[in-house]
Amino acid sequence: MKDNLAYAGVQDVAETDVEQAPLPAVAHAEFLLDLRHGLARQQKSISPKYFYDARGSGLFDRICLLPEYSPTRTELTILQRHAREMALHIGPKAEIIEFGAGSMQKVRVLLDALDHPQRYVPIDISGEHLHASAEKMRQAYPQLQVEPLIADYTQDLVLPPDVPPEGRRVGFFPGSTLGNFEPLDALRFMRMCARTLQGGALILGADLVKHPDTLHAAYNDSQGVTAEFNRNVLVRANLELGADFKLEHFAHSAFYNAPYQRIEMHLMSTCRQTVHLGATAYTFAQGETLHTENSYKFTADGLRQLAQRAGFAPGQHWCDPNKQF
Ligand code: AVI
Repeated sequence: MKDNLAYAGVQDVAETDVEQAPLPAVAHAEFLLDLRHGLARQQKSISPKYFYDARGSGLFDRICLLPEYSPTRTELTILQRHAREMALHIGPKAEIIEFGAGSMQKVRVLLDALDHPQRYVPIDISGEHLHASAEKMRQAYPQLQVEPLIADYTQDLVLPPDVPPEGRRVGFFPGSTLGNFEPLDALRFMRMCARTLQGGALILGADLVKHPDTLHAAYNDSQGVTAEFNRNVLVRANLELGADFKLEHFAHSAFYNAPYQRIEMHLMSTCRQTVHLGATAYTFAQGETLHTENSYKFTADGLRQLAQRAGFAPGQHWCDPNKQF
């Protein structure tokens, strides 16, 4: 998913302001199928991956700059503070594989600290963004082999062929995107990383369990950016699939579910209403919700256990002084 920071100062994003590339036929069919299945469930739901068209990505970039949402800032500070130490653990001539590369800002902090990194493989599902950012990386790091890979990094990966790296192969997965996976999917992803990294290492960024008020504020910001981000999935369904969601009749709802250690985001129907998708009508009772995202929060112990179950030997961990990330 997303990296940010390159977009400081993004203006308000109206529903139709952002130029959207038309969806490829396969992606369109997948969105339609997923939404149909999701609306037919008892707890209506849709995957958070559908937040991220150009408008949704712009809104997420704005979230990362909000005073209430600290994970991005905190993670960057941790990276800046400890990159040299990380580089010593990694050693010279490493190969860095970034899962969900986005704008490739955070990885620069790591690359700047590394001793002669050899190859950088940024992986992302969106090819257009990936190639533009990769070109900037080539210019900034002329000695580095930059080999972008368009792929769904939650599936098994085939890395670009090359001479085996002389140093370690190290995965980089910042942003606590792992928290948007269901626990079993997180374990599957980590196992795939262990296979792909072949005895190397993974640098994983994860948001920690913290006071519920802090978490609540982070997903209920005073400017309403998160609410817009949440509703963007309906905007997309209307624009791309011809659905007729009435945005004004869906309220943003985000709360911390403590037993599950996760923020849940929903869109709550403010009245009894019917939504059409193709020839099918779906009824929402007043107060019924469409579940749009889980954002799991972690403890250091929980992460260690997850890493061990996936086949990693847990190593060093670095935290901010307030133990937020
Ligand atoms: C991308 N991901 C880690 C963000 C999160 O915090 O779960 C997405 C997000 N949703 C609402 N605000 C930010």
